[in-house]
Amino acid sequence: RTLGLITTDLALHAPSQIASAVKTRAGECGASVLISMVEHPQQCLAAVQELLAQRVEGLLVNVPLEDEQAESLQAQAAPVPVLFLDVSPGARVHSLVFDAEQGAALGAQHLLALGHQRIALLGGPQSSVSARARLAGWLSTLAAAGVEPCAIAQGDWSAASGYEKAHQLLAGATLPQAILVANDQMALGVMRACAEKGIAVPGQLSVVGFDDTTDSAWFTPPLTTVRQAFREAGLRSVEWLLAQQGSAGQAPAQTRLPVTLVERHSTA
Ligand code: IPT
Repeated sequence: RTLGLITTDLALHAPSQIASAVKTRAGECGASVLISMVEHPQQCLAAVQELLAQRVEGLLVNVPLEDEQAESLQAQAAPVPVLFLDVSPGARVHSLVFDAEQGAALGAQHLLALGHQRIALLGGPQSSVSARARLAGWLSTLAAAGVEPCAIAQGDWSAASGYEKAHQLLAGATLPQAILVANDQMALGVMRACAEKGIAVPGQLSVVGFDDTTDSAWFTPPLTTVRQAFREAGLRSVEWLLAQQGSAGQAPAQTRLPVTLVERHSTA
């Protein structure tokens, strides 16, 4: 049996860990996985066609897609089942997504509980539905506590962008007390910038990431972050796809996976 995985840039830690989990679980189930990597959502249709030509019996799509893009891809692939991993939970497609609002709320509430009020936000790219949902979740959680972020910047998920944006966010006369970062790789860049500027983490600045990729416990200091269980997501997606045979036409299954806060040493 053969499954297809269409994924965004595998040089990023989160998608590569998802792909790894998918491969592992498929292997255990005796299935193989053909991987197609795309740089832009517009390339997804060609990837679907290419994988269908290779007779995959199910498709996983881990590319940030707008609702209409996902809905049209699902229609193009029919009757082959497709499961989307990076869409809004409102899209009328089969999806398995981490709860971005819950994750954002957990990070923001953690900082508020520590007594921080001057909080900066470093979001992910505007083109990512998940990045937008995390930003919206931070803003609404802070607003509910009567707190307005002291600064907002946007990176591209890379550590390099985290480093560069941190230099901007930390350039002012008054430092934020804390920063919420939309992923661990950008948080790595933020902490590097802090080290260079002599800003103590967490003494002067608390840093919260998002993902809990496998290296995040090894950052200096070990990163407090919102854990998305990538292994579990990969495993469940493979199991769902392999169970789909012949069930075309059934109602979309929208599953939201809960996330958890992992407290390490970058917040105080
Ligand atoms: C999301 C990660 O949180 C982020 O770090 C980045 O790697 C992004 O993927 C790439 O698209 S996780 C995704 C399943 C929402």
